[in-house]
Amino acid sequence: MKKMKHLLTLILLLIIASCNYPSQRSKVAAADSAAVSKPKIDIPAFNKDSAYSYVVAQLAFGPRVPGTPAHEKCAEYITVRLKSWCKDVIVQKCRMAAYNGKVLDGKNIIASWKPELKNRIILCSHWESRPWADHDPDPGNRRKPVDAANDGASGVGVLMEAARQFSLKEPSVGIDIVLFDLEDYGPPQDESQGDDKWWGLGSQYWAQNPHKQGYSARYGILLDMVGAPGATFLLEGISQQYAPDIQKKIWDAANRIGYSSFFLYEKGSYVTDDHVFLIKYMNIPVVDLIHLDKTTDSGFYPYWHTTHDNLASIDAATLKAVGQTLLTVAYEEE
Ligand code: AHN
Ligand code: ZN
Repeated sequence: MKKMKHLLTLILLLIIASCNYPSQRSKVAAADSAAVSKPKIDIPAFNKDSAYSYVVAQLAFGPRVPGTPAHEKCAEYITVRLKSWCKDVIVQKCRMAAYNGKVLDGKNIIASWKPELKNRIILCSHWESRPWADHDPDPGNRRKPVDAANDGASGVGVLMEAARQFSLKEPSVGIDIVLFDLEDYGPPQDESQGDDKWWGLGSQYWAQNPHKQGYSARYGILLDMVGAPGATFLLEGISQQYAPDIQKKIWDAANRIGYSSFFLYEKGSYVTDDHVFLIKYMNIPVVDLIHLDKTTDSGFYPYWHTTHDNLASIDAATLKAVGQTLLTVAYEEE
């Protein structure tokens, strides 16, 4: 009787093992072929709570409008944090005339890993707030400044967490995180003559006066409005035209690691953003990773340039999708 029981157990085990065999086998085969097409490296886990906390910290200063104490203090905050993760941090000052003749003092903040390498990539975003919520549905709000949780702080929050990850494990290629000032001082809607040159003043300066002589990079990724719940990143037109392969690399990485609901293979509009000036003056292909929405009048996310672009419109899940994708692209680069 005891022998019989053992025999039954053995048969049962064999049945289980044989059932399991094909699926294990195909898993191994799948892993093998993945290893052939992609380099085997451990990609660190992007911490979304950490990124979110950097967004909260920026917003605590109030709107970071050029010429205000909040702007000054936030530049100091970002610089101090970056210096804790990176030994090569440069603050580039610039004075730029705005559309209304006002002279603005700007600071581009640059953190570089492996600065000696020619083989490098740029990760960038703008950090300051727009002075006017000129697209607010309430006309009474249209001269108020924007908290710029999404349109400013989100990209910086993601890049600060990336910087923290780079401090723990350096990618193979050189990296420059470049945080632009004075991106969003373009004329309010009711004063606009449709001229694009008043946007991206900080990036226009850096692209024509890089922090290092003879500076170049293989490519760049610009983050703009990367924190709204359920954000949709469409294939922005200028990026598609000047950096199609980089754009595909980013979208493919995102889709491969599970973020297909955010990164859609759908053609989006053409946006005058910081990437345009890097393409134009530095001849570097740069992709704008930007939340585009065909259902809104602006073509951007619903709270764009409104007083609702505040902390309540930030979702750490979106920061994670963008941050993990960025880390994947950066660490897989060789
Ligand atoms: C223009 O509206 C011309 N460009 C949008 C670029 C932008 C503003 N990104 C964030 N804020
Ligand atoms: Zn803006």
